[in-house]
Amino acid sequence: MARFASVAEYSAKHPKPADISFAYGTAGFRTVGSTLESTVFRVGLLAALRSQSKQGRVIGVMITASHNPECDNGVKLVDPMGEMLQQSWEGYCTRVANAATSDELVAALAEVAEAEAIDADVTPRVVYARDTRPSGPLLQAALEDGLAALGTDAVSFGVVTTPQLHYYVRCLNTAGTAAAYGEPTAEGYFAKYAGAYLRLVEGKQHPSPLHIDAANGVGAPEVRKLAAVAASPYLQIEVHNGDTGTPGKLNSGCGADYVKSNQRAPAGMVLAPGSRYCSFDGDADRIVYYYADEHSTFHLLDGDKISTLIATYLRDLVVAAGVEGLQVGVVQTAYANGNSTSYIKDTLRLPTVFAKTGVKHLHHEAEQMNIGVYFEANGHGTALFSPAAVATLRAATPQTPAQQDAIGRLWALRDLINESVGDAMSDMLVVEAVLACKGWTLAQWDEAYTDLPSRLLKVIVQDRAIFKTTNAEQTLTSPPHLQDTVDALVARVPRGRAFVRPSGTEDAVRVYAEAATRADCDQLAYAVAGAVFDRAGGRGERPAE
Ligand code: G16
Repeated sequence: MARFASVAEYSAKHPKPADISFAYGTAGFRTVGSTLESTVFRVGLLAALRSQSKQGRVIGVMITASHNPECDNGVKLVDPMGEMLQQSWEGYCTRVANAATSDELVAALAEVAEAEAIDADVTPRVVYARDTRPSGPLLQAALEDGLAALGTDAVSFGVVTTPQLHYYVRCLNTAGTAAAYGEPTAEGYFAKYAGAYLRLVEGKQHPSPLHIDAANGVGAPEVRKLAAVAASPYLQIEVHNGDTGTPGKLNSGCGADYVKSNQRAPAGMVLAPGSRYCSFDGDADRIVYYYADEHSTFHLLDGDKISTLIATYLRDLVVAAGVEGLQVGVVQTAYANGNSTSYIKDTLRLPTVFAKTGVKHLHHEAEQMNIGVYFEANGHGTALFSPAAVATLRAATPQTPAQQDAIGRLWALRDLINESVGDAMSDMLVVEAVLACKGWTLAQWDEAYTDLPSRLLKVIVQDRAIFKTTNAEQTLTSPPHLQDTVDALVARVPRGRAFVRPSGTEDAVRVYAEAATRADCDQLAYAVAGAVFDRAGGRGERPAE
């Protein structure tokens, strides 16, 4: 086909490794960075087709492996409203990434073009960015070849956080419409979120400095810029683990994933009782908070705690606004602590639903709600105001100054929340604003409910593809009978719960367990992990307490 005439020539520069097959997983393609050149090149081709299929609306491409080790990299596509790629296209991505020869590649592209009735005369428009990984520049060059091969009108946003790229895509596609989201520039991003934050906290007490562990990633320079734009005593920050220049430091012993998984402070940070701490991950799309009490005991405020804080504040504002027709709901995954779910249902009395792991699944569920708050326990999430909620707010006529204040705060919160995707910087400002408005310390926020002891383990196996799940990933259907073993182990433990699922971002199987006591929880987690190791060809050391 004429439209793919240049593909073979460009593709020859980026041959596919013969022995590797790639899959578009939880957050796009993700594996060892040095193996990804052909895949990223092909994602450039797919981004162009995706834009053409959307009549030339702007599509985003982000080169990042987020929380993964520095040697990994990845790439994902961002749809026109800044949301994750429509799932029906993931199969196309996997097929195109695995075409063995140039001829097969062109044939796979032609299939996509035909299946989606893509008009070749539409000029594709794509924006792209990358994080700080050493493999980023080479992969970016491959992406640029893919974009050039299909005559794409392409713009680079350089090295930015993943949520910033999502924001730019949404801004570009909504410019000049009633849904205009903001200026598609770095200045526009910082001004929007800093401005909304300052509206919410004005007149409250100035908070003490917030200590941020930036995972030695792109969040470090960006959050410093945010604080500079805010230029206010309401946003005093101290950035730790902000070294993006030394090889090997990204996400190493630090960052949101490390802190959540290990339930301990990151490297380089000694926690002073009474101070506030948070960790971003490598591309600043996740955040968790933590503090030390007067006995120097570490306490984690993870995505569940952030979700319940935001949902509570929204619920209270909805009540105070006296507006009929606004309803807050919460989306969680199986990783949500059992006590957080009970708290949302029984104390907050808010509807809650479960989705599969992956922001794309939670986002989709939250879109069905009037005001939907979604967070993964790992700190990845945001909140969405549906068009119906926005219309209700717009039509509201406050009867009292208190109602007017509550409605103003709901608008400010909506402006403060990055509705395109979970965003560590925007979420941080939301948490800081809610704490300032309530006059709470982290310990007071933590009082809402007590987490059940939980443990997250990784097991390396020969082939994680043999693990298949159902029931929002809480039940294994393969390997045969392994779920029976898990059920038997869970039944022995008071308030026990455990599940096993293959990671979509790492070459590992994840095991989650919780129970009434720390000892039972750990015993359950390691027993399940041991069963996975034994029954599925575990590699390396057998998991042991
Ligand atoms: C990505 C996804 C998250 C998911 C996480 C772990 O996070 O965006 O939704 O929870 O991977 O996924 P899995 O358990 O399948 O490996 P990030 O921050 O790495 O982009």
